Amino acid sequence: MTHYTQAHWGTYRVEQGSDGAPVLRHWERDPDPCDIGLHMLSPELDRVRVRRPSVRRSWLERGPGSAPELRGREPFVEVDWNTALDLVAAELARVKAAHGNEAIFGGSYGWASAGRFHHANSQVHRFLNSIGGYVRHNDSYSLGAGRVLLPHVLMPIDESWNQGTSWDVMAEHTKLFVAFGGVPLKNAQISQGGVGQHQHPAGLRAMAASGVRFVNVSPVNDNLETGGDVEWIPIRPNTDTALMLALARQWVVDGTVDRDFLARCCSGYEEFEPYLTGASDGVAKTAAWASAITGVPEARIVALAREMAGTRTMINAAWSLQRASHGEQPFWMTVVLGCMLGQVGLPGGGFALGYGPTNRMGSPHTRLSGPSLPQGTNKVRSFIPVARIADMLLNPGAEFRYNGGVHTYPDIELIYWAGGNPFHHHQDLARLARAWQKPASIIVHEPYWTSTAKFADVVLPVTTTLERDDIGFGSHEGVVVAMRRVVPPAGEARNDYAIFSALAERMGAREVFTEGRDEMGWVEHLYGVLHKRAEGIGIALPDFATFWDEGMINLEAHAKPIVMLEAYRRDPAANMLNTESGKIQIFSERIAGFALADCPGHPTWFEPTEWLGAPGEYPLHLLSDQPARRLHSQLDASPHSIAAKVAGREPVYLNPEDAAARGIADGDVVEVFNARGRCLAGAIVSAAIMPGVARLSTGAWYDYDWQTGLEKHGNPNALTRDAGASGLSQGCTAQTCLVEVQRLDGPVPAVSAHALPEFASVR
Ligand SMILES: Nc1nc2c(c(=O)[nH]1)N[C@H]1C(S)=C(S)[C@@H](COP(=O)(O)OP(=O)(O)OC[C@H]3O[C@@H](n4cnc5c(=O)[nH]c(N)nc54)[C@H](O)[C@@H]3O)O[C@H]1N2
Ligand SMILES: Nc1nc2c(c(=O)[nH]1)N[C@H]1C(S)=C(S)[C@@H](COP(=O)(O)OP(=O)(O)OC[C@H]3O[C@@H](n4cnc5c(=O)[nH]c(N)nc54)[C@H](O)[C@@H]3O)O[C@H]1N2
Ligand SMILES: [Mo]
Repeated sequence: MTHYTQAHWGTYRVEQGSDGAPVLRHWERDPDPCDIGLHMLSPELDRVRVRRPSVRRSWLERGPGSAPELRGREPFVEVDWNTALDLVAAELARVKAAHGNEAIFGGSYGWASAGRFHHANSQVHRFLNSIGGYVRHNDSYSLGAGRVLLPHVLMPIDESWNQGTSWDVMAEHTKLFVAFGGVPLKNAQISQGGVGQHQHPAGLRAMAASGVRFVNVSPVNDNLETGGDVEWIPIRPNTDTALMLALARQWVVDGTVDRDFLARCCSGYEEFEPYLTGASDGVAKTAAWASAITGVPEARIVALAREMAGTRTMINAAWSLQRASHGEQPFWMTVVLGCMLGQVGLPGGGFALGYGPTNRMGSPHTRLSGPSLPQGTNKVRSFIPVARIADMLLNPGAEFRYNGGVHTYPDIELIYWAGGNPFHHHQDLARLARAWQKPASIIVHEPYWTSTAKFADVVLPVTTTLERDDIGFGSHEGVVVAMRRVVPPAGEARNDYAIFSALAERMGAREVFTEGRDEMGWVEHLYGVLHKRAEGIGIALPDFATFWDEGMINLEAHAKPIVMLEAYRRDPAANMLNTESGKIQIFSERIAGFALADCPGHPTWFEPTEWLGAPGEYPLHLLSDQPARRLHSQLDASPHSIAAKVAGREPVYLNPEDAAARGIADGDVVEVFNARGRCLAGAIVSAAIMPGVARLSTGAWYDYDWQTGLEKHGNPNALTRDAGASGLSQGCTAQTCLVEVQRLDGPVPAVSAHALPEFASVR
């Protein structure tokens, strides 16, 4: 019986090392395995574990709400589990009684770990529902704008990935692949819930080998590797919508719009065309107009439009495009481009919202989705769009717009977080730190001493996936893994489930929370759900004992090639979409009816709030993309992540022109700054970045110096803007951010991101 385990970044084989200790190896069937997971057992990670329940000193000594301004800089007192659980249960009971469950924020956004049962966010939500509910969040940081927009105009976004045309189909039929934001292989290393075989590298190579031409419209050119030629069209960040509009208008002028497809499968094109031609607003969306906005030469835009109209073209948009001010627009416009060319539903043609961001898109996998822990019922109605957390904390009672409605921010007394790292993921972290002082109590479950753990009042140490039993199954990923425990828990770490069971017990909700099952009982139960689901689509899975013993089920044989929207194209009436018109909406009455100045009824160009068209004091556009050597902030202390740091900090990439103008050389420590904040980073000078753009990936643990106000480790969220994409979605707009960069001369402060907090005893 071979032993496997699974993570968001891959499936791994567990072996015995020469010293008898377990080691993780690549899974032999993964053609392009990911190295991130090889380091999960490294001593460098073990060193930053939370080992015992820890309570911030003032909170412990003087009670909830004491000295909230000291969060993030006060020593912790370690306590035993019974003390910690009693304190947390008492505080939950106090808040419930005095303020109601509407005062508990349990949104708890984050990626947590793979494993269907021990998924931390599902655990915390189920627990909080068992004691009366919590303020939840909607959507994700990944796809704030896209997730709200897409159901209005096409379909829920997850469904669009499930339908993503498979690599083999594109290798055979696609002639031209136009990528907005590349197809970064660094990102395709991962899929939420677990990766089976990594499909993107081979998929792209096969397309290149069969002669597909690749055009990459992107501010950087190291995000599309096919093994063959790729044409790079540099574009100013956040201006893709203008380029797309000009391509569309060129097709109108050239007479290459597929009017038959638009009439059969779309609604509202008649309301949109006058915007392209300028009949409705006096501005024709010409190539010259777009060139002035995007920096792409006029002739290149015209030629690209003609090439796209003349051949089988797949148009792909990275998710980063919509993580920006007015982020709905480039996504909507990507859909519209595909429709105007009329190739949607044809093999290898149309549009895609996301080859690149995860491994899932284009994988010809079995359409079987994984079981998850039931959440129970949430009696609290209040919610926030996920990225509006600081707004909520700072403005209780204020109104906000969201998806056609007007809602009110609740007044939060207690925050409960398990499975996420807001002091990594949120924008403008200095603002979040101010907002964080508002609640009386902040309770965090964490395996590691992350910045969020350090900013908590109570930190409860939890296990990693390698320290517990679970089922690994990324939806549609084609492999089910018996994630048997590999090592014992570090320190006194417990499973999230064990902690919540003990709290539920103290709060009289044990039976509701556990339903009488222990952990293995749940693992087996969830396997039963998967078993039944598979049976429903004609796949016979082995019984639990066989699965657990054999370690893995491979579903590869059940995979089928996919062509997105093929059936819909063939017969739109029989395969109606769940939109207002049942068709793809180029104009949406419903969105128009929301009467939002920043998101009207059809795709529209808006100047971003910060962009290179109006640089001012901060002349560089900062891209904070996803990191190549970790998942967000996870495993930042591992040797794999550390090896890519420059002078111990996250690298910031600068174009040679911009570096020379500032006297910056490779390896220099630089300060990246704007009116919101300052951080240090290590410079890499690279022609892969267009002039005027800087790139600082996310995930370096936030390392704020309280004396100087400097973030020392290179966390871009010291600089980013905390504002919603529009009144429609309120999505995260991290990619809309201008900065300046200067060389740091003089003493360089030491990085303390991976240092443990200070521990003390009660005074
Ligand atoms: N500037 C900028 N900011 C961004 C983005 C960007 O593009 N630019 N991208 C955004 C996006 S798309 C996302 S998805 C977010 C990601 O933000 P997050 O999902 O919050 O980031 P992670 O680092 O994955 O945080 C997961 C945390 O869960 C912990 N964890 C792991 N397993 C367990 C477990 O079993 N139990 C418990 N209790 N905890 C566990 C990990 O140690 C880690 O601290 O960041 C967003 N932030
Ligand atoms: N290794 C690794 N992979 C990951 C993650 C990770 O943390 N680590 N995170 C995962 C998560 S949660 C998510 S949501 C996805 C995110 O997936 P994306 O949002 O697609 O990823 P990014 O890396 O932010 O951006 C993709 C590319 O778009 C480019 N880009 C940025 N702004 C613009 C623009 O305005 N126009 C154009 N044309 N291009 C632009 C960036 O330079 C980058 O090369 O990635 C997932 N994959
Ligand atoms: Mo994400």
